[in-house]
Amino acid sequence: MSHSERPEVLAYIALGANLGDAQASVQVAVQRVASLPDTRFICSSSLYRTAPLKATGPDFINAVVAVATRLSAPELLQCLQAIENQAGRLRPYRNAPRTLDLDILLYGDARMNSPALQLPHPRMHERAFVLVPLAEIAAEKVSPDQLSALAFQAIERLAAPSP
Ligand code: A4P
Ligand code: MG
Repeated sequence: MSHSERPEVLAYIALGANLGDAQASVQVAVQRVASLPDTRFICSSSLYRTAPLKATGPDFINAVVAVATRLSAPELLQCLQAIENQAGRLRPYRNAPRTLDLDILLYGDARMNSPALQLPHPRMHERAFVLVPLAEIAAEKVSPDQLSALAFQAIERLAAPSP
């Protein structure tokens, strides 16, 4: 099936960075995600400054973006990894400080459980840096109880979404 015949799927992507100019990296990444082929930008959350969770290094900048895409989930992941690489991402060890991390949180209502791709993202409900920006743009995806369970995690809203 060609891409133009596939239905659009609503996907939510988490962005995070804590090396270099993390705010600029996330803003550039939002533009790059918005420009992916066969993909329509829907909206972006504000940027948030967040304390590292099970990770080292400076505070992170995090955000969540919604897109409607005709890419398959593995194609979308491959495109996101290309954007990470473009941002100079190195992977010296798990949870190492990073110039850019792009994770697929939700791809429609798809459920996948291979090491290369787990959907929904298996750790999203443990993380205020994911749930708070997700709730900002898709309140129905996050319950008040899920948010209040993470209230102890430091997170500060920085800037309104860029256009
Ligand atoms: N992978 C499987 N499922 C997915 C998915 N849904 N989206 C695979 C994206 N990738 C997925 O990822 C490792 C492998 O996960 C990939 O090969 C992919 O095929 P990675 O990005 O190379 O490595 P990583 O970043 O060390 O792992 P991961 O799982 O992305 O890290 P986490 O668990 O997301 O944690 N604290 C704050 N405040 N803010 C942050 O953004 N991020 C992390 C990273 C930890 N602490 C943080 C933050
Ligand atoms: Mg990742």
